[in-house]
Amino acid sequence: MEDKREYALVEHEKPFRYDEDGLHVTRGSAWSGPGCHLGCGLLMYTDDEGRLVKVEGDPENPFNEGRLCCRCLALPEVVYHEDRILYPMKRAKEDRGKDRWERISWEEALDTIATTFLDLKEKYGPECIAFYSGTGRDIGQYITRLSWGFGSPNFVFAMSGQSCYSPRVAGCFANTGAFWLGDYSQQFPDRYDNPNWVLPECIVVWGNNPLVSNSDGLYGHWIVDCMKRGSKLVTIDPRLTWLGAKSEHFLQIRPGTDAALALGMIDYIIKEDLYDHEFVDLWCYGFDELAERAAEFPLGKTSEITWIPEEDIAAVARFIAEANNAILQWGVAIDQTKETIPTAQALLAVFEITGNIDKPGAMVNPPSILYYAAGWGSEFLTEEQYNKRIGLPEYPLLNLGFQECATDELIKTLETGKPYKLRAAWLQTTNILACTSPDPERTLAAHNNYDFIVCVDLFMTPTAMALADIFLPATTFPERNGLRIGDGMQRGETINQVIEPLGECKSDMEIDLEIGKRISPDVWPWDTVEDMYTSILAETGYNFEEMQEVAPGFPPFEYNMHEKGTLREDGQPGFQTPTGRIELWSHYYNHADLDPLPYFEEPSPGPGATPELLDEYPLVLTTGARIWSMFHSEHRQIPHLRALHPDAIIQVNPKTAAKYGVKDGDWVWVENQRGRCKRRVVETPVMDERVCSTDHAWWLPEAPGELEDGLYGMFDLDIGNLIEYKCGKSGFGANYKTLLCKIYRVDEGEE
Ligand SMILES: Nc1nc2c(c(=O)[nH]1)N[C@H]1C(S)=C(S)[C@@H](COP(=O)(O)OP(=O)(O)OC[C@H]3O[C@@H](n4cnc5c(=O)[nH]c(N)nc54)[C@H](O)[C@@H]3O)O[C@H]1N2
Ligand SMILES: Nc1nc2c(c(=O)[nH]1)N[C@H]1C(S)=C(S)[C@@H](COP(=O)(O)OP(=O)(O)OC[C@H]3O[C@@H](n4cnc5c(=O)[nH]c(N)nc54)[C@H](O)[C@@H]3O)O[C@H]1N2
Ligand code: SF4
Ligand SMILES: [Mo]
Repeated sequence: MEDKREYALVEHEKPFRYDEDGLHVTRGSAWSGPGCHLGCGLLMYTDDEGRLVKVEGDPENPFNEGRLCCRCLALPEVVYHEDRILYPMKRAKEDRGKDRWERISWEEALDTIATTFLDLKEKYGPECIAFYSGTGRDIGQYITRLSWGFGSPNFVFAMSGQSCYSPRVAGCFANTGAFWLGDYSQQFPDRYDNPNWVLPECIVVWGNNPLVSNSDGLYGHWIVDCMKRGSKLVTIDPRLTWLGAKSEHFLQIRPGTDAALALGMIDYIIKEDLYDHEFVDLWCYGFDELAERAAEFPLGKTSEITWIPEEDIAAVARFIAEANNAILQWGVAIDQTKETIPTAQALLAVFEITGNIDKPGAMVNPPSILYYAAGWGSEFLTEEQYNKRIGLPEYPLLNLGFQECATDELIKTLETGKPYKLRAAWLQTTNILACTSPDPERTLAAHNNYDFIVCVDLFMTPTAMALADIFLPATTFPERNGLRIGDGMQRGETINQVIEPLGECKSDMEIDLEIGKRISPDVWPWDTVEDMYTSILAETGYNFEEMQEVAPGFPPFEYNMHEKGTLREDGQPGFQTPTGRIELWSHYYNHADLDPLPYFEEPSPGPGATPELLDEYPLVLTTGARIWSMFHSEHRQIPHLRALHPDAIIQVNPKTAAKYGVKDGDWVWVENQRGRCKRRVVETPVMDERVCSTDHAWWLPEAPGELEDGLYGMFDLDIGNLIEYKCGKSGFGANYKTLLCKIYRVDEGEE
């Protein structure tokens, strides 16, 4: 057990619960539901009636220093929303898609689920039950434990190519044996004043919009904090974002061509002799092979592919290489391109050959993010069961990342019953039809092949309405205790209950503990969720109640781990790879029958791969750019948040709008060779004339919900209508952010 004193703490003036101006205040961390990844420090205010009345940022928390975004400010509206589902419900399988729910007790719900799962396990083996999670949250680890502890290797994140974060994580691990994050001093309680921290000279925001998305453990405003202290920015995005406008260089890239841009930069850096010779000689393997590959991307060709002027590519390559320390602030756009693995490899290589790994103000290794965030319960899976993971033989890289099964193979398995029939599904924190999945019709038909489906959610969703046989109502975070562990830089934070659960809602963790005790009791030995949290916290030396008081706690952190021998299991200097070096030429990929070097493949369909489609579908389309007020498919029913973004939109350059005879505010169909969906035009000069960008995960809680009535308007609005199941060669990545389309006015009356 580690010594408690190794955890650096913040000094709090007050205990974590205190009274102020007639209200009760509780300090703690935010998490879902409603969804968010970040766990900002909060002060939650309750009145004598036990109601949550307001939420403010906690100025003592070094993470967000008192700042909050609109979704947390609107928390009371979410918690008390009249559409919250407050009781467990069941429905006959024949009634899927119909609003024919019957209220049941928790006993009946949990017993039915446990009996069904145990019965199926006995008849067909535990692998016939799949356990689905949406994006991370602090719930994912309980779902993996449910799945793996029960013996099912089929933990699912239902995006084609698992195209969120997992590819970047897998890519980092494959070639460096570790994960790398930008160093904004977030690992220190004294933040920017910490004497060991160094200001990043250059921050490259690449396929990420941190001020809006606050993703992957990064609070976007840290970038502004660094800018104020002197950091210079590069932004690489098809849209001119706020940070793009404040950047030293803005590269308006054609969607899906990031690998070519990185290879072009590598070539320039090597030819101009700007790389870090010492770092490359000592710590990198395969430099000559990389140089040879990159030589296929001279500036002229790279410029043609990416639509970025040659001189800008050269200037940015030089800027990164000449900076003393530079951060790759990459985002989900890197995952949401079909050949994501070589793309991630190429981007990382820019920062590897310039010596920006494992040093202050550059890319650093967070202490152990993955076990609880993405590996909890894996020890219960026998080798025999592990090997039954869907997609594993085809895609050995699934060993890395978040250990999901391959979604594209899962769909085929549901359709064909091969290699075995899937019979039941547990869906917790995910809205597969409206949000994660491409091709909603195919997704719906395939999922209807499950005999039994459970959904755990806060609200009725298109997915639950179409598919669930049992609905379990979860609490929002002020109604429960919890732990914030994982994602980004690890730190000990607690989510602290401030109000009683509404109706009969239970926390996700309580639900998982109760169902876990019924289906695999040895895996769930705890009497209460707090006991479970204490056991998770064991290595910190604090129990849950102590952590509530002292949080946030910061685990020990090191720079230059590769020199000290703390990155490798054998304690030798270097990286945890076969050669002990960063593998620019990858043994891992080579063993997995993949190209060991980074490469670029034209997005298809796309202007490069299918020019013949351009007559019909002349515009490049990227999807899913984050918006302030909504988290994926959530928040559509929350009045103050919906008011900020009432409709599904498509951003179009004014000249493009004029060319296609549409104008700001018009409803249009966005259509490609696969299907179409409705969007409202927003004319904006931030778009290139050849590219449009649209939001995702739209449905209308106010519209008729039954399947035959359009499933809350989802079928008309789902951008998934235009996207197909098609992952990259590694099993990771899919074209969510690179499509072709045309736009045309929706006829009057059809709006
Ligand atoms: N076209 C396109 N599609 C995309 C993307 C894109 O960029 N473009 N982005 C994708 C990405 S990166 C991701 S990660 C996925 C996200 O996909 P999801 O995680 O599925 O998305 P959400 O809509 O946030 O959440 C799904 C459901 O979880 C419920 N929920 C929220 N909090 C809780 C909670 O605490 N407990 C329970 N039980 N339920 C809760 C919500 O009410 C919602 O119905 O979507 C992806 N979809
Ligand atoms: N408010 C809010 N915050 C969120 C979420 C949310 O739904 N709402 N979702 C959360 C989740 S699960 C995730 S994964 C993160 C994602 O957070 P981000 O990584 O910031 O994701 P996006 O906003 O989808 O895309 C980032 C930027 O990439 C640009 N882009 C699009 N296509 C390309 C391309 O081909 N190349 C390059 N270089 N750039 C491209 C977009 O224009 C956008 O500005 O956000 C998290 N935070
Ligand atoms: S990023 Fe925004 S919604 Fe998420 S926890 Fe922080 S303030 Fe809340
Ligand atoms: Mo995501």
